[in-house]
Amino acid sequence: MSRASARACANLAFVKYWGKRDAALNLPTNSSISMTLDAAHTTTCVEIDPGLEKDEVWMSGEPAPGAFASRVIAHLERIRSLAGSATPARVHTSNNFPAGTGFASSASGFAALTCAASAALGLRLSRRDLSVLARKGSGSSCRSIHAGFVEWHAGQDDHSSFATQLADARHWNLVDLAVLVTEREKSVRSSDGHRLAANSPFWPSRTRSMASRLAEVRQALLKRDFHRFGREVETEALEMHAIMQTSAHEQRGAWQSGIFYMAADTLRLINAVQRWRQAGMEVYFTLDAGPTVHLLCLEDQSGDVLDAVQSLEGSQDWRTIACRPGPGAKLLSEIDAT
Ligand code: 2P0
Repeated sequence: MSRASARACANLAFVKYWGKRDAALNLPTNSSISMTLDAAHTTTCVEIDPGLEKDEVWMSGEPAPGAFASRVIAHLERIRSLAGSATPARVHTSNNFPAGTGFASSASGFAALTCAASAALGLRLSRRDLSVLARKGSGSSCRSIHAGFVEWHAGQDDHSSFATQLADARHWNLVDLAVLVTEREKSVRSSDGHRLAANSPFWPSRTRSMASRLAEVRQALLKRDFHRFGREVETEALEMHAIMQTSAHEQRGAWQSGIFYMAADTLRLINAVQRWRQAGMEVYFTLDAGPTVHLLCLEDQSGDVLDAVQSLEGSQDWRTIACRPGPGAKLLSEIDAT
């Protein structure tokens, strides 16, 4: 039996991956930029065990739900075929944050699984190869392979679509105060949302503007120009939600004008950010495919921003997780050695 364990962090996109050019390979319509989040991670152990009759997937010590287990097994199959193996595996995975709240558990999960399974199967892969492979499990996971600030290059095909590091974790003391305003599961899965994006009447204009958005965010990030960065990132989040909210579709037999990932408290917090900025606080927000509001500020403002959040009515029901630029995916043996 061979075994390997790995840990990978979630990541927060500043320029979003929303819409695929190729759904089977997870080739995105556009490139994206993210920060790897130190406080939200998945730990995964893969045991290659000839004594098993079939693959087993465990999540936090319980048998994993069927849909998730099937995705994990499909990804194991990809990695086994690279290694020329057919031996079943046992996968144990756990997150240190709640899943399904717009905090990207598939990103950390598939990055950790890719590292652990490839090591358990004796593959020695470069970061680039790991990123290509992780992408096929879940698109955004290709960014979680790297530490700090990361760009996923959309590429042309399977081999050219992968992430690279833009700047390491010490480059900028940016803080993401992730405010989980509700922990309810989202109603439309990201994979369905990606497919529906092109239904929005605003989709053609978004695809035309992505190259300049990407260049603007990349440059502001590399120059540590917080105001330019914040304005562009906040605009980007609302533009993605405008696409989501206008992606008309049928759901359980009923017509829907679009997908609403925001909750009432998401909007309340957005309104508060606008007030706080008028009062001189340097804070911006971004959102993912969920109700969580990610408040972005620099380290020296983070105490004030947290106090402001905690002063809002009802905030005692929210959970706030402070995230800073985090490490790339690593085998636990590498973590133990540092
Ligand atoms: C992102 N999201 O760039 C965007 C922003 C959500 C909103 O990547 O189908 O779970 O597994 O490739 O990576 C969520 O999509 O989709 C996502 P799959 P994924 O972080």
